[in-house]
Amino acid sequence: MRKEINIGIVGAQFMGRAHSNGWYDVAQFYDLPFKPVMRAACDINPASEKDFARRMGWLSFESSWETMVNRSDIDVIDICTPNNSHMPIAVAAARAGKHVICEKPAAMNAGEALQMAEAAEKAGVKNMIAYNYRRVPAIALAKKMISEGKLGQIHHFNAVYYQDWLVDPDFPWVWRHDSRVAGSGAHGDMNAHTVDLARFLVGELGSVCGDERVFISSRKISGTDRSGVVTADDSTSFLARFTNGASGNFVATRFATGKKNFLRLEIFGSRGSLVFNLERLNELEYYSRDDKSGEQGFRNILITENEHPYIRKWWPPGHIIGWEHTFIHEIGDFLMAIANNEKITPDFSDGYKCQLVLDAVLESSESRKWIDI
Ligand code: SOE
Repeated sequence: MRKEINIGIVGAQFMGRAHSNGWYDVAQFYDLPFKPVMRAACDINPASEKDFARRMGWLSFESSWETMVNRSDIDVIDICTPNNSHMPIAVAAARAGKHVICEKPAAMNAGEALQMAEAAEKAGVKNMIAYNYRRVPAIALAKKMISEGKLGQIHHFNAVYYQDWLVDPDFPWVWRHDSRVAGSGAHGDMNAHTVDLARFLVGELGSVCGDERVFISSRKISGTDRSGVVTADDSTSFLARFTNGASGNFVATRFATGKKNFLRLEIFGSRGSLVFNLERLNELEYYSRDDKSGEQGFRNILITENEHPYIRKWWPPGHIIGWEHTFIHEIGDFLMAIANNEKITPDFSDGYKCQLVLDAVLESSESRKWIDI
C-alpha cells in the first residue's frame, strides 16, 4: 500500500475553501492507511490562487487545469470550479487515471453528467459528487431509520431551501446569474441538494411539475457602468411523484427575505415522521406512531452520541459539530473508498440521475406540463 496520496484541487473559490478544510483535517479523524498530501492548487486567477493556496497549505500552484490533471505526481483531482467546467475537467482527469471528486451539481445538464459517469466507469477510477449534506450525521441517521422501516411507507417528502441574498436589487451580477456558466440558478445550486437527499432518503423521482422564476432580470456588473442579464433562475419550485408512490414538494429560492441558508426537510410516513433543519444540524425530530397512545409527540434527538453516524470520530457525547465537518466526512469516506477499493456514493451516476430530475423540472416549467423522468 502506498504511503501517501496526492491531491490537486481545481478552483480556489468558496467551495474550494470548504474542500480544502476537508483535506486539511481528514487525517486527524479518519484512520487512513496513507497520508493525504495537499500537493497542488489551480485557479485561472494566479493571485487569488496563490494567496488562497498558501494560506490553506497547498504545496504548489498551477494556472492551467489541463497541466494539473496530467501531472504524474497527482492521484486525486478535486473540482471546485463553476459548473460549466466540471465535465471537461472530470472527463480529462478520469482519462488521465485520476480519482475525481466534483462539486455539485454534477454538470450543466444530464448529457454532460452522463459523459462524466461514462468516462469514470471506463477508466475504473473512484468518483464522487460532493453532495455534502448526505454526510450530516442527522441525515445519515435519518437514512438508517428509514431503511430500518421506522417511518413505514413514505407518503410525503417536503423540502424547502431558502436564501435571501438576491432580494437586494443592488446585489451585483455574478457568474451564478449566467445560465451559460451556472447551468441554472437556485435550482442547480439548492434544489440539486434536496433532489439528491430525496433520492438518498426516499427513492427515485418518476415525474415532476416545475415553476422556474426570475424576479429581477438585470443587475449591475461591479466596477463597470454595464448591467448583466440574469438568465439563471432566482427561484424554482416543483411538485414530484416518486416511483414508490410518495409525493414530493420542493422549493429553492434566493428571495426568502430573512432566511440565509435555511434547509428544512419533512418526511411523513405511515408509521412515523422525521424533520430536519440545517440551522439545527445536530438535531433530528422524530415522531413514532408506535409510541404509547397518549404519550406520542415529536421528540428531539440530539445527534452527539457515539452510536450516531460519524460522531465517534469527534468529541465526547454532547459536543456538537458544524457544517465544515460534512466536508471532512465526505473526503474521509472518499479516501477510505480508494484505500479499500470500494464503491462510494453519491458517484457520477448519482450526479447524472439527479441532473435528469433537474433538467425535467426546467423542461416542465417551460412547457407548463408534468414531465416523466
Ligand atoms: C451557495 O448558494 C451555497 O454555498 C451552495 O453552493 C452550497 O452548495 C450550499 O450548501 C450553501 O449555499
